[in-house]
Amino acid sequence: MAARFGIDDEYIASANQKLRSTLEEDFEHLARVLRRTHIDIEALVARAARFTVAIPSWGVGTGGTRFARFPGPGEPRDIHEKLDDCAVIFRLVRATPAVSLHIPWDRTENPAALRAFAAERGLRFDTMNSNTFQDQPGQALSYKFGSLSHPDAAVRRQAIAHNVDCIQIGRAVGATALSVWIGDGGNFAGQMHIRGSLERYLESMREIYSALPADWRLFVEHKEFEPAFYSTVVSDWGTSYYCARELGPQAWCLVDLGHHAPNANIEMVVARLLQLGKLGGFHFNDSKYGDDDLDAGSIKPFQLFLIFNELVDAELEGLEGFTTPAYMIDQSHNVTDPIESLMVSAMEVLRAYVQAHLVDREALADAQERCDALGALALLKAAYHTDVTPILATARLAAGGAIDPVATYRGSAYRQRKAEERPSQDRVGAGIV
Ligand code: RM4
Ligand code: MN
Ligand code: MN
Repeated sequence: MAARFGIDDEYIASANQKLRSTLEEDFEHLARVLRRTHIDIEALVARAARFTVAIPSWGVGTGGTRFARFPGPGEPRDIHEKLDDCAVIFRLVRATPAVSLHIPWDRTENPAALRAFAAERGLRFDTMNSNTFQDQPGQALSYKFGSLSHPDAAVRRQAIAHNVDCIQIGRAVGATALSVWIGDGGNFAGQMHIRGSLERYLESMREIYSALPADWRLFVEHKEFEPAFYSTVVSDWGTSYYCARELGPQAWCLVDLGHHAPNANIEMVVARLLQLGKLGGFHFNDSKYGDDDLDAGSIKPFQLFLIFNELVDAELEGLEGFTTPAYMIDQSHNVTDPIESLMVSAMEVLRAYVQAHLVDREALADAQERCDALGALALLKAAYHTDVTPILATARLAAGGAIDPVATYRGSAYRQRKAEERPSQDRVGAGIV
């Protein structure tokens, strides 16, 4: 294999050198501001350093819409090249040590070798994603009319077998969770028996559940509509909760921020699932109209903050059964360099997490007690308006990352080098529906 260009530590250190003194000044200033409200900035740096969010393997390829896809230069052409790109993201932002695979897009004959390839880059594998929303070449039966909920038991069996296969691959690469999102649903009233299809789905999921290793988790990912436009089998958080509860303690609900009705109060969904003890995972992205898969925090950063406000509230309170959910980014980068989008998105997610720790929770509880609506909002806004950039940058720097990941990435000419190394292809094995 020809040597592949990568970003090395020396280059990152030299890029950091120019920004170091400004960062120190900004950090000192913020430390003083936070001290006024008795917040220890070093504790926040430590929290930021521990936070991780997984990168979806498919996110490093250029996405598209059902109208067109406009490939960018130097796109990764296989899972190895995707991992090279994920390694760049990890080197620069540090908060993204895990990659989530999508099968069959990332199918490999030798999962153990893939695991080693990732480990050489400091990466590990997070949640596995199955795919029964598309037909694959040579597949015996079609998913055109559904998969795990299909009326034909043979189709269901095929979809179950695929999920079990994902668990096997996942075991070999060191993953410990499987996320199941299905496109099953109907485009016409009457097309699908609404109760019957959910029963069939659950029956199929029971089989998948029974194939889980003891230390694995199974995530149920709901989505309101698309590709089905009239009725969707696992359409909302209530259905997801019901299914996770029916399946058992290893089953959890996964919240993809783009999978709700427009204007849904997602922070409330999050709070409900926390309260019910079934919130297991997240797919971060942002949206304006539907499952737009835009960059996290790009449209509704306050919503992202409010979601983390619920998570951090549960964490700090020590809510019974609370475990940190599996955080992942799930986006389609149609007009940006995917590496840049993923780095910025990871930092926005981390920003919201750190900001949520700035909320004066005692004062908030007091305001709520006194029914002081405006006072309560002001407390949230005070946290949200605090620029925690120096905290994030300091955590990155201490871990060997870049103070300014995007500028450092651009200065490295990584993409230009990849454009030379990776002559373009008609289609890469990544895509988003
Ligand atoms: C779906 C869903 C899944 C993702 C696919 C690509 O809408 O968000 O999580 O794997 O898109
Ligand atoms: Mn998703
Ligand atoms: Mn989606």
